[in-house]
Amino acid sequence: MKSPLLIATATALLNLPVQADIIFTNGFETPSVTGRTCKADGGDITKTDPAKPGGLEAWSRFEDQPNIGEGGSVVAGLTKEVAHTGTQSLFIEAAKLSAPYIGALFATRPIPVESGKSYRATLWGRNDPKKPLISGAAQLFLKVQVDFFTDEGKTDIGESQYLLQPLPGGRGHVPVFRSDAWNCVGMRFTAPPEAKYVTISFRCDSSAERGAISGTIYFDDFTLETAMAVPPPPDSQPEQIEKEIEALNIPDTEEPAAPAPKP
Ligand SMILES: [Ca+2]
Repeated sequence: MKSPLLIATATALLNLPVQADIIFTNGFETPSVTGRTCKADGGDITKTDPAKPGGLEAWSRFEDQPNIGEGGSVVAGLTKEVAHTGTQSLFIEAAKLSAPYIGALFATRPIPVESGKSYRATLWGRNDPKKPLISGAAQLFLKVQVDFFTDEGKTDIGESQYLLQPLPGGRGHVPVFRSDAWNCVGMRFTAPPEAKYVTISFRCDSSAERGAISGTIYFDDFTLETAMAVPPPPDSQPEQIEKEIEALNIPDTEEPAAPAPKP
């Protein structure tokens, strides 16, 4: 049974260690698309060309929710509209999303790690200037989850680690993901004893509060690299995690209840 070890609001982590070894990186350059192409139309990051750089099964899972009836939709795919590096990025577009806990997911393949060694995972993101995501009572949350395995993704070991980042930022705070510049979020972790592989998944889900969420956000350049040793997290107690989740989800306005999504 896995249990959360760390949930924290993310802050921009741009102070790269001097001698970090990059052990995995992907910039969403494959498959190559034209303009904005959703997953169903060919912008599927799990369907890559192994002959191209970065095209060797970087991502094992990619899911969106293009049609959930009256609850709105979340469509994900690849686009050439904007990129942090290269010519492509991944987009996630919510349209009148009112159903709670619905969203998109992308997750890496199992990546080899060394037990006891510390790592840092980073992901760049940017809000759309024309149809930006907005922080409010109802908003999207980026949930980063790190899972450890003794083999290539079948037998888990140790405690999963988490990071929770409101999109584009926490209510009442300067947004982490802006429309006019790229910024990155990151988290550090240490591979537990016997861990030989890690998977890192990114889930963009709606919050519990009802209210239509619309807007687009872009992600690019996921990197996993070696890092300095991680200090023990001061806030890893379950009670504190519960409080943190509550603090992030308290609505400050009364939204009319949206109709329940049809199954
Ligand atoms: Ca890119």
